Amino acid sequence: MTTGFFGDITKIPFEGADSQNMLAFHHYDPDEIVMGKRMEDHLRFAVCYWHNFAWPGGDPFGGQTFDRPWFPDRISDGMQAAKLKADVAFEMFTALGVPFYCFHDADVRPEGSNFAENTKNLNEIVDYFEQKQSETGMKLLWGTANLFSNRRFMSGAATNPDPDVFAYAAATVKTCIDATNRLGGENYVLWGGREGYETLLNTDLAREDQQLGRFINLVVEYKHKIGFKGTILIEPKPQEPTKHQYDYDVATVYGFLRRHCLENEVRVNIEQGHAILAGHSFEHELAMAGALGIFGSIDMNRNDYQSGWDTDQFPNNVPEMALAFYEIIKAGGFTTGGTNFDAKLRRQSLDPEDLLLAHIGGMDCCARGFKAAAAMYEEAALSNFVKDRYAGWSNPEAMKMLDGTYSLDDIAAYVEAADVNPDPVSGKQEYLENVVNRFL
Ligand code: XLS
Ligand code: NI
Ligand code: NI
Repeated sequence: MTTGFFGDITKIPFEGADSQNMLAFHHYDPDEIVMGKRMEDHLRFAVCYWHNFAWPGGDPFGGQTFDRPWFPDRISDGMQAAKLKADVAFEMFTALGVPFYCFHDADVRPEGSNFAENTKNLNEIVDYFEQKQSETGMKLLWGTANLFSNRRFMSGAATNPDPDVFAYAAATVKTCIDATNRLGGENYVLWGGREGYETLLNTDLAREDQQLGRFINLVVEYKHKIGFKGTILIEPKPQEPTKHQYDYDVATVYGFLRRHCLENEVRVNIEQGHAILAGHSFEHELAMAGALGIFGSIDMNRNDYQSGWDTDQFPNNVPEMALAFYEIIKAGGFTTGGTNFDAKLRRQSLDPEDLLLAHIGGMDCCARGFKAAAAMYEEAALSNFVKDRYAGWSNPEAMKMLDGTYSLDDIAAYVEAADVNPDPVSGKQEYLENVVNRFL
């Protein structure tokens, strides 16, 4: 018995590039072998709960546009609504054939009147999820706590001036790690929703940094205490909702991790739209995480390049995906991480079918980009070029400059004695861009 929300659609088939059926995959075949591994195991797709099932379609100028049978205007019993929502969610996960899903506590359980009631509600839904996971084979990519929607968090969670809010947030994260652990989650995400400031006039930056550092350390200590095997991930974002978010970008988060001795414990979950808001490209953030050894997972969406906010649209730009997945492959690919669609419909896309079409398109787009990236990586034209470009560093005099043998005055003496007189070499950017285009 299904809920009937998606009519008679129960499974989206793979039909190949020539099919005109838009409720089929054209490029994503989970069983296709790329670089010796199934596509499903490379891409590790996840569907998010919040945008698909909890968001009513509002924007700053208007409220609900979607009509969903589990919304409060249709059912008043919160737990009954949460279970219907879960039924539909798992029907969608199954129809799409994605292996993973992700959720915040507030997406899945009714809001209680206090902390104890929230925990009780969450645990009741976790029981329900446990049963659904074993029926469907679905797995949890990550769990997380919503520490930004409720007004108690308006001035931050871990970085709140009020220690009671810090305590409430810490206690909430404990319940969410417990839930994630019970469901076999492969990661736990911390996106610093309101960890930032609106005005420096009321903010003690140094103190808030200390609070956030202690908070993340508490999370890591608890992870080890309960034997949670997943990876702890921080999701950088430069602004929105606060004017300035502390986890600005990958490099900023790395500095924070080093400052609080967390660099071997925490990795990053990089979102395309957040990279754009930070004035970077997605591939820049991915490459930076790879270079710093903290790459974890991705939130896959796209920002509108003309709007200065997090528009969370489904990806549809294959060349961009190719460059992104090229960096992911270079960073070693996903281990516990995956490709989570933190993306939402446009608020005019009212039909249940639109939820399926959005994900089909996003998955096909990622598959095309990934296959191009894999071919590019295997041919190694780009990486060989880079290797040759730095080849001079393997000569013994050059090595002495980096390994501590030479001091600044030794180098000056060497330059004079050997009459060092560098000859500039072409960076060949257009050639390299043309190489990339061969794969698209
Ligand atoms: C918001 C974030 C959020 C996190 C999870 O911009 O992308 O959705 O992924 O809290
Ligand atoms: Ni996200
Ligand atoms: Ni986001």
